[in-house]
Amino acid sequence: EPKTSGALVANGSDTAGDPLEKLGPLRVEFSVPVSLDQVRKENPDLQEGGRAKPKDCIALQKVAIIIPFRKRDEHLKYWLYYLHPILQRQQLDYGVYIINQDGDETFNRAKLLNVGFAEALKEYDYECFVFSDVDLIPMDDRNTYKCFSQPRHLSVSMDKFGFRLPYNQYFGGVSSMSKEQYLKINGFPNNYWGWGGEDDDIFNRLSSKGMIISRPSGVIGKCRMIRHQRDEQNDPNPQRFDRIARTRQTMHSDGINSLSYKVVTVEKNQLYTKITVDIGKP
Ligand code: UD2
Ligand code: MN
Repeated sequence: EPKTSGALVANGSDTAGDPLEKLGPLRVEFSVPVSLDQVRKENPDLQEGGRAKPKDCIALQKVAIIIPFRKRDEHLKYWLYYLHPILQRQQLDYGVYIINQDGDETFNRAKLLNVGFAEALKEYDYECFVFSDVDLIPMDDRNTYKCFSQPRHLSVSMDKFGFRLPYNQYFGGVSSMSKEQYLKINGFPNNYWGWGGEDDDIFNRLSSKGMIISRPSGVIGKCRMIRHQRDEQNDPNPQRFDRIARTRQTMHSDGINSLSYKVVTVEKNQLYTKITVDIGKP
């Protein structure tokens, strides 16, 4: 029987409600509204900036969670509500970074992720980076948001794809990479403006460097995406097919080594660090 993740659950055993106990399958739904106030109350151990680490042991890894963002506050509430308890049960030393694209130019997911990598590292000695859409919630807390010996794809069986992988090379949604893995591929492309293709470009980068994708099983990797319309200023990028075909030529000059942006504001609260950033336009 799936358990609720936000609140403590009495499960009949003597570890009922133990925050260190993983629960397995979780009930994830978006019909009941949640408030940030409630999320703050249910996660009293969070530190400024959306940080937490285990009290009684050394964390598994130091993980920065990077979320590309613009005008998705409803989704962000659910993400925080579900993920903070899960990440604490997973005994990670983690911080949550919302990378908010300033202005109304075309959205650029991959460039925002690069900014997240760079900004998080200025703050702490993170060794692992989890890149997550704001609208994706894992349905099993055994799907650990950490890094592995190969780049990890975490959102492997999504409700929107009938709980199956849409294709083998698929790397969209939620993924993780160690600092070394990320640097080996020169980070992510900066020039995919609008929807689509950037995830396939990242896959091309990995495979061109001889890496393969690690994944949890289809059962542990179940997750839900909050249903939504395509946002404004994020229409499908007509250049994506041409760009994906050229990843191996472009990846060495386009990536973390060519990243430029301007931080506009940094907001820290109990639940997250939100960095609003000017990343320019196409
Ligand atoms: C798919 C992939 C996603 C990415 C995208 C193509 C899944 C589950 N996800 O998402 O990883 O490859 O296709 O670019 O298949 N966002 C905002 N505000 C905006 C626009 C986007 O916050 O105005 C962020 C937000 O975190 C969102 C993410 O970008 O979850 C991806 O955008 P999407 O959810 O509109 O695209 P989707 O669901 O097709
Ligand atoms: Mn989405």
